Amino acid sequence: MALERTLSIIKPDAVAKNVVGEIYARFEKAGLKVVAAKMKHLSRKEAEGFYAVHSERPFFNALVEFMISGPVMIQALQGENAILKNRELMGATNPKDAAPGTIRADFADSIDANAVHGSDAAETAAVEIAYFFAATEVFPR
Ligand code: IDP
Repeated sequence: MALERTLSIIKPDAVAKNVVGEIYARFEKAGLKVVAAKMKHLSRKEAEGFYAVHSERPFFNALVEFMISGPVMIQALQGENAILKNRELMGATNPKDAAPGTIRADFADSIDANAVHGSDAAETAAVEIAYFFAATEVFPR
């Protein structure tokens, strides 16, 4: 077991559905602690930079448009195996494939509007947390 941090984003669709608290409760019940948080309406540049790894993919423009369509809730989560644990809570990228009881199964409407983002590896988690939070904005506990 390893104490990890991961970057989570509650996407515009889930913020609009008013389920931020329900999603936070799932993190907390799973033993993940919110150690940094901010609500933000991403600029196009910020969304493009965050998803730069997908810039050549056919869905890139739609993804960026969606991510700037409304405010998002961004948090760093800390806990044992936080990266995998958060991915398990999220469920599969396409909500049609997401296991019952996962965030995407319960709150996502489509592969485009799929409620949450979560880092997929330790290296990306560190980069993604630093993309949104200064070191002084993270509160390990
Ligand atoms: P993840 O969010 O489950 O880690 P990624 O493969 O990293 O999935 O893709 C990032 C985001 O891009 C997804 O959450 C989804 O919103 C969008 N996306 C991924 N694949 C597709 C696709 O085939 N069509 C449309 N959107 C996609």
